[in-house]
Amino acid sequence: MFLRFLSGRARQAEALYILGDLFEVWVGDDIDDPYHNQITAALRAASEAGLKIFIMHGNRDFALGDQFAQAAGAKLLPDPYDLTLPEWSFVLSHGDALCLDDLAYQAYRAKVRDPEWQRKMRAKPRFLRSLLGRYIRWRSGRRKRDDSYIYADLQPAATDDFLRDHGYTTFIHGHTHRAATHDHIVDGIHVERWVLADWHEDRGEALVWDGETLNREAILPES
Ligand SMILES: [Mn+2]
Repeated sequence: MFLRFLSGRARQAEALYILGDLFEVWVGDDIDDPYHNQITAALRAASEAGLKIFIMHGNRDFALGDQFAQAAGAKLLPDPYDLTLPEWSFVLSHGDALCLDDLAYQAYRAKVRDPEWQRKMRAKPRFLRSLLGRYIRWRSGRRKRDDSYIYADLQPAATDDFLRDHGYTTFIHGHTHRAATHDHIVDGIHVERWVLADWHEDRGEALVWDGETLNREAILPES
């Protein structure tokens, strides 16, 4: 469905912003994985057809590097990223940094974002990282079938601070698996927060900016 999206609907756009966790797991740009290669090649084809592609790291694919970006014809974005368009400005983020009430998750996040930890991980032999990647994907698939897993939501006070720091611009993020549009009043100013939907086998979603409004567009298997 994502490949069809890249070769079809996405190409009507000027630019495509992918806000993290495009991949379930990423254990290094040097791992030769046919499943990942197919996606990288499709990104590249869209990029060569003129689509500007920007990719942010998520908590699962935080190890995406320059070699991947080059192969995909994409540019890696910092998180958060202030996007200023002629008509409006936005702040884009994966969203996990503001889920501060999940202490176990924040401890994990601090660990995997640590440059020293990342260096040690990259130094591990390729076969080991490849196995680790397959294990994480398997475990994640198993957890998804178990619907009892609840993702933490953004902490309200930290979110208000974030919106203040980013000039009360429209905030777009994902990660929480709670697609919704929220109205925040921060210092008396109305700020919108758009939470992206996650993608499943039978339905995906893209948020489309047409120069005036944001619209959620369903991406379906046969569309
Ligand atoms: Mn995530």
